[in-house]
This record gives sequence, structure tokens and C-alpha cells, in this order.
Amino acid sequence: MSKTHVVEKWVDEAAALTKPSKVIWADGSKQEYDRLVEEMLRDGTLLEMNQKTYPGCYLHRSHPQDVARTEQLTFICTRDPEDAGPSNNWMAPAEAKAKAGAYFKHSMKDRRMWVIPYLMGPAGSAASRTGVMVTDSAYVVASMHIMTRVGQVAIDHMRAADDFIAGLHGMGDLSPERRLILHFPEEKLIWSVGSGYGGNALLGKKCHALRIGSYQARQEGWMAEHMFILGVEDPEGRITYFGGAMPSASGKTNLAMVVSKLPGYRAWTLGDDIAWIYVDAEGQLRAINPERGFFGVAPNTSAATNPNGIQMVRSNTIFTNVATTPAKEPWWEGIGTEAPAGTLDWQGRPWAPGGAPAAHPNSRFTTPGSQCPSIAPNWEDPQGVPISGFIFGSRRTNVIPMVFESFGWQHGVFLGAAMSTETTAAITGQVGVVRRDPMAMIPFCGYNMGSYFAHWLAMGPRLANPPKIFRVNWFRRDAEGRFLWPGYGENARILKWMVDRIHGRGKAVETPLGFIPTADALDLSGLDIDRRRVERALAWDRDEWLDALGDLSAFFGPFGRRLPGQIRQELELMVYRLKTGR
Ligand code: OXD
Ligand code: MN
Repeated sequence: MSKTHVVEKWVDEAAALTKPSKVIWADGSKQEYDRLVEEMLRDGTLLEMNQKTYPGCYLHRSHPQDVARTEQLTFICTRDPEDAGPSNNWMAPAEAKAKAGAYFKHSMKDRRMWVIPYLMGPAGSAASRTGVMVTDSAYVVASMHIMTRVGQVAIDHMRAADDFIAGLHGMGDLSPERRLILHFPEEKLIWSVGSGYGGNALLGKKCHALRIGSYQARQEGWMAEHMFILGVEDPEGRITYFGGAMPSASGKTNLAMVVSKLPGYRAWTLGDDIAWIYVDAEGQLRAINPERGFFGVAPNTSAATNPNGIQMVRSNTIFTNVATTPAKEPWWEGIGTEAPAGTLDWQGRPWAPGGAPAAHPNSRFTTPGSQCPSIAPNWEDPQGVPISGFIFGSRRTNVIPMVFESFGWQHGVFLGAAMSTETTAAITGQVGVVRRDPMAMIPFCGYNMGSYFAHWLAMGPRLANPPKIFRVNWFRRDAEGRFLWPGYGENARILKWMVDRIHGRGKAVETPLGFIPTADALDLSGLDIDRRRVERALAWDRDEWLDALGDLSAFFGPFGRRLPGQIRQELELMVYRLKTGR
């Protein structure tokens, strides 16, 4: 493999610090993947699943204290703390390196170090970027094979000898006491030690494509977003593309590969987690998916909630922390069938219903994108796809209507900045508490979020045709705690309304929040639902909103002068509209 001298020098430095017994350059080949799997089966890192019914599928059981992203141990290490901003943890670069350096020092003494050159984005795309990470985990190497494009293709994409993000990853001793996920955006550098969990250890994903990516995107005038990319084909055969931001484990993967229950409409998947978005020569926003696979949450994935998801994990998939049946098939809560007797839980212990979940609530599958039945034929188009709509979705039991549309770009950016959600198991910590999560980027924005809002605002005027911005919430419940809207495949009805709005159709009423569809503007044909439930899902309450906007003002406070005036202005306008009804 050809390498640049800057890559080689950096790898030498990493090896000098960690002292591996051997350095292996990953080439991304199938033979390499097969060899890694074989080795991991031998040393117990992977367990074989039923090769008749799940060919090429394996199970990994992680350390029980290493099962989710650890945001409290994740830092942005800029020279000036203000550049990280109040929503990030900050550590001075020298202090961060001293601390993590002690954990890394000689940590690979009896271990091998793999060097993984990886490409984020399709080969041949000007929007794609290279990373070079090192790791002492074979599980990470195999997972990077699935999630990124590994090998010479990455090196070939470098525009200069130093055009790569460097990532140093080590398992350390897996103790949360000695775990740190560190980002040095000013040095194009990531250090991650003490965790093998996907979001902490597959450095191409959250660390590179979002945290460092968002920093670079602002400098270079593009956008790195926590968004799926989805095409909606209508009965005329036209495909309208959306980017959609949703907090972790809030149905983002399900929507990205939704099977429409509305005749004539079909959804095409281009990505389920991250979008890199740029302005083309015509002033059109275009998006590529920097990833090559899906790292999805297993629980509640079923033939009813995500039939494409169920099909795509039937082969060549690495499962992490799911339960297993005596037939060596994966099982998780919400898979749609009862667990047979003799099922083992995610730690390999005998399991019986009634106690703790069998699968870890954040158990995952890692699977190649090409295996998704709804994958769009153009998902690896180097030019990306034109984006006509953005969807901001979150999980709220009340307050946020099921769907509404912003008055325009600036108001839409404000709605993104105002996002709040109920927390899930994708992060270590309490589940179900409401937290602010602007654009679903609170854990992933690699710089001051006030400046991030300013960057979003500045993109608008550069666009010939700014995408319409929609806010959605499938999670409204009635007084008995039941969901008001069936969701999943029925969400195609909401997508249809958005497509209609984009193309100048679709009825809506103007409210202080934005444009809300009338219940008869949604195509409910063939759906057995009480119209009053739909009306309740679309309802909003003035006092609830005034309260929520008070909280929002408190959240914005610490951003001080970094918060753009337009965001404050939109907040004031919204309060005014709510108070006056205008
Ligand atoms: C993910 C996450 O894994 O957001 O995509 O946690
Ligand atoms: Mn995500």
C-alpha cells in the first residue's frame, strides 16, 4: 500500500507511545475480514450465530460497563474553551494528552496495532474525506470494514500528504475511570482510550464524521449533520430527497428505511445516521452519506417497525449485546416473537421473562448498507442527491405537534435550535428525561453551538432554493399513555404531505408555530384511525409552548454573544405570536 510520509510519521508516533508487538496495515479486503473473524472466533471475541439461518453473522459481547456512548468522558480540546462552547466538555489540549497519554503508554505491549486508512464517503466524490486510525481491537477493524471504505481507496483520496484525520484508539483496561474520548479539531486529531463501543471506538463515525467533520464543515462552508438521507418516490415517479435529524434511538433508522403503507409512495434509503451536505455550482444543497454501513439499535426492530432492517441483518452482520436463542439466532425485546426457552441474555446468562431485558437496550447490529432492501440505486453517487427538505424530529410525549413546517429558513433553523427530546439508552445515564438537543447535534457538534447556529443561518442565503424545514414528533401520547399516531409505515402519509408542500401543494393552517396540516390534508385513506386522535396529535397548546420557550431562553443564555441575534429574534417573535395570536 502506498502511504504518505505524514501518515507514516504519525503511525510511528502512535506506535512509539503504545509499543505494540506488531503493526499491521489494513487493506480492506474480504480475505482480511475473513481472517479477522476467524481469529476472533478462536479467541472468543466473536461467537458464531446459526450459519444456516444467519450466514456470515456473529455475536460480540462487550464488557458490561462498555455498552453506550459516554458523553461525560467526551471532550473537545481546543486552545480556547469558548471555541468548544457551553454544551461541550472542554479540556486543554496539553492536559488531555498528558492524561490520556498515561493510559495509552505501552498499552499495546502484548497486542497488535492495526492501521486503518478509511474513506468517509463514496469513492470519487469531492465531498469524501480520509481518516487514518490505529487500534488494538480486531472488533473495531472488522466493524470499520463494514462501516467505512478501508484501504488504498482512502489514501488515494488524500489531496495532500497531510489531508487526513488521525485517530488513535486503544482498548486500555476498559475501565470508565481510565476512559477518554478526546477531539483536537485544531490538529485534525482524535484520541479515544478505554472503550470498544461503536460510538466511542469506530472513530470514522461520531468522532470524525460529526465532531471533527462539523468543525471542518464550518471552516470550509459545508455541513456535517446527524441526519439520515431518504428519497421519497411519488406516483409520478419523482423522487424528493430529505435530510432528517433525530436524536439517537428515536426511530431514525426505521424512518430511513421505511416501507410505505401508502400505495404509490416508496421510500429509498441513502443513509441512516450522518449526512455531509454541500452547495453545488447551481446553489443546490446536495448530500452524501459518509458511511458504508448501518450501526443500528436492535431492540424494537421487527417485521412491523422496520421490515427492511429485519431483512438486512439476516447475513454478514455483527451483532453486539443482543440475546441469543438455543438455535443461535439473535433475539431482542420487540423483535415480534417470544423468546424461546433456553434463551441467553446479552451477557450469556440463562434468561427468563419478567426480569431485566434479555438484550441490552442499546444492543446493536453492524451491517453493510448494500444489504438494505430499500437502498437507493444512487446511494454511492459521488455527486450526492439534491436535498429539498429537512426534517427535525424528536421524542416528546406532549408539546410538539406530530408535524409542522417552518415559515422559512431562519425560522426553520430556530426550530432546529429549539429541539428537545426524551433521552434513550444510546447514552450512558438516565433514560426518559427531557433534554435540549438542537438539530440532534448536542453530543456531536465539535465547536461552540452558538457558532453552529450562525453557520446554519449563513447557509440559507447561499441557496438558490433553500429546503423547506419540517418539525416532526411521532411520540405524542394520550392521557392513557398510548401513542396517538401508529407511526412506522404510516409515517409515509406525513412524508407525502411534506412532498406536497415542497411541490407547492398540501393544505396547511398558519399558526404561531408554523404551518400545520389540517387533519384532512393528511392522506388517511385505508387507515383505520379515529380522526380525533390525528387532530390531537397535531394539536398545540399556547401555555405549554410559552412555558417551553421560557426553558429555551434559559438554555440559550450561556451561549452569550455567540448566540446569533436572529435566533433570539425568532424566539421573541414566537412568544409574540403566541401571546397575540398573530
Ligand atoms: C448512533 C448514536 O449510534 O447516535 O448513531 O448513538
Ligand atoms: Mn446517531
